[in-house]
Amino acid sequence: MANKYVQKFVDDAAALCSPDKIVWITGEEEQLEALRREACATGEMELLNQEKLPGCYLHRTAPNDVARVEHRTLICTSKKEDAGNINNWMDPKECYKMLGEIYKDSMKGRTMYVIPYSMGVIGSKFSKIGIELTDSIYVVLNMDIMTRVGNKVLEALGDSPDYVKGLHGKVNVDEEKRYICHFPEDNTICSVNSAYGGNVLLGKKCFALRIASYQGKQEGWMAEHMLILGIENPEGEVKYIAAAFPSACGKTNLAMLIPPEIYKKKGYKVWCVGDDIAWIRVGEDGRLWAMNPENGFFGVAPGTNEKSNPNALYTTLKDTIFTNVAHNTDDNTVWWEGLTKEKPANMIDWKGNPYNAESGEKAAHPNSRFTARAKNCPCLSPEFENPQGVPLSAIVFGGRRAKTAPLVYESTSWQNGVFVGSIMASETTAAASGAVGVVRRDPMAMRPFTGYDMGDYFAHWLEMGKKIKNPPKIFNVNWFRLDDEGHFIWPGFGDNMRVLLWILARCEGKVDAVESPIGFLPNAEDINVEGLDITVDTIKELLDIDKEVWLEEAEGIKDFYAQIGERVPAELYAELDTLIANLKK
Ligand code: GTP
Ligand code: SPV
Ligand code: MN
Repeated sequence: MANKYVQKFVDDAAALCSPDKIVWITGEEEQLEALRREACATGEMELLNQEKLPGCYLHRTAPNDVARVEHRTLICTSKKEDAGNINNWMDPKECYKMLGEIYKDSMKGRTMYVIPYSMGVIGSKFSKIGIELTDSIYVVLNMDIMTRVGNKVLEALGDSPDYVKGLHGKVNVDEEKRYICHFPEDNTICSVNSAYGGNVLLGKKCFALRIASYQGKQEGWMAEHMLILGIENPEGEVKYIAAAFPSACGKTNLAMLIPPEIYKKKGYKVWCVGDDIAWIRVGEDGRLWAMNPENGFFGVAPGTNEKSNPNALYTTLKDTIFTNVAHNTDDNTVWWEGLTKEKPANMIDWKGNPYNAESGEKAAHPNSRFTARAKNCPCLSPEFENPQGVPLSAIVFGGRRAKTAPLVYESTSWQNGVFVGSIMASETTAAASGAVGVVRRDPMAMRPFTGYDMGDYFAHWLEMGKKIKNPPKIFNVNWFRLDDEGHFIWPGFGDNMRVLLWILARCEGKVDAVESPIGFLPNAEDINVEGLDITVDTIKELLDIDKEVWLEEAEGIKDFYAQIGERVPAELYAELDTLIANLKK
């Protein structure tokens, strides 16, 4: 007999949505395999070449449903002020009423699946449990990859009411009635009229960031949009870094980095703990500890290749669900822009039509993705299953900036580091619907994912700083500076290791830096360019700070803070004043 709170949640949802059948996901392979077969029989998924891609499937979403929808994502707190000005808000009562009408009988003729899942190792005191109800087999199979699912989770929950409710209904995949709603005060998530990634895999952005950030604020920890990686030096010591970049700005790539030849030879290794989300606490030793609540990767496919990210590519060679990539019909495999130089001759594009190479259109959607199991990743950290997580030496913020932000700089204190995170800006990507390439403020890469007021979120960061005896140093990076012809100046990818090593050297007090108006910059000579076809002069160019441009930037920050509203902490305004004064010196 199930937990009575879960049972009531399921009964109430069933009464509302009227599914023909209710199926509890047990986590057993037999049940999952039957669901895979069913999805193939109905055309929801296609089985790919089982010699080349064993256990791999292709799925296409509706063309109107290919990314997160931030303008239809709501934070429903009883007081509007608590959701803040950056989030879209709706009164919870009104929202439940609106959703009730949409859900009504929406699962007639369908099955409702009950997915018990754990974010984090099942049963650990740092993990949290969710129950997602959904009428999509695709969601069940993705949740099985991205989280830990099944009966063991219900056993760990016992008779406790402490879990996050999630109700997902595809309904008619109607764009005009698509809503991703969060009720942080009720630990509840409701998602309707979508069947895409971050909108429907409710353990990910909805729970592990929006609801969890709210919980973290109450309980004294942090839920962040960060990758976690370990760098092992030739002596076998591993140091850990967490990094927050906005969606499609390089987290998966950095998390699975392969060191350049010169470092590989010396014995350096990089270990992936997580590629998207970090839950961070203060440990008993006074350091910050980060764990990855996920169990898989929902990664951007385009641009992933043998050279840019071989580890990701290898991870997707089995047990993977590909979404909205192109179908190579010659050998029943998959393709996306950037996988190989040559395009396969015969493809079906992401919309399901024969691909015409002359059309100038993309064969794979720019936000097409792979859902792959963490355990298949060749560089998965041995600490991946450690419920405590790993201790952080550094926190890194970064965005996609053609100009302005230098390759790397270091903040001067925790408070200044929080300021650096709060002023992050990045060019928008295909990960969310809307225009691409527009610079927007995205503090800590959390603009779309903070479940409460952004000013309060900054205050929480400052508050956490007071509790950490040995805080990690905070840095900012930018891999995306462009030259006048629009080419990336910095080689990026594996070579980002060169910047990470400078960061770690700073953490260990092994290298000097130069003071600048925005913080500490490297001496150009301290970024190792051995084996690259760029010179120290290029590094100098990448580290250049244009004071005029930064003064304009400061104006933009002022406007953004004003938009967030009165809860922006005074400490951050003081940091802004210092920045402006430094720039005018
Ligand atoms: P989400 O899953 O949306 O949170 O994205 P992410 O932050 O994990 O981004 P990801 O690593 O998937 O990279 C997104 C895009 O940026 C891909 O097309 C990459 O090829 C590209 N990219 C990643 N790292 C670099 C880099 O160092 N330099 C350049 N120029 N491009 C990069
Ligand atoms: C992101 O957009 O940051 C992602 C993909 O990681 S999604 O799961 O759609 O949020
Ligand atoms: Mn992400």
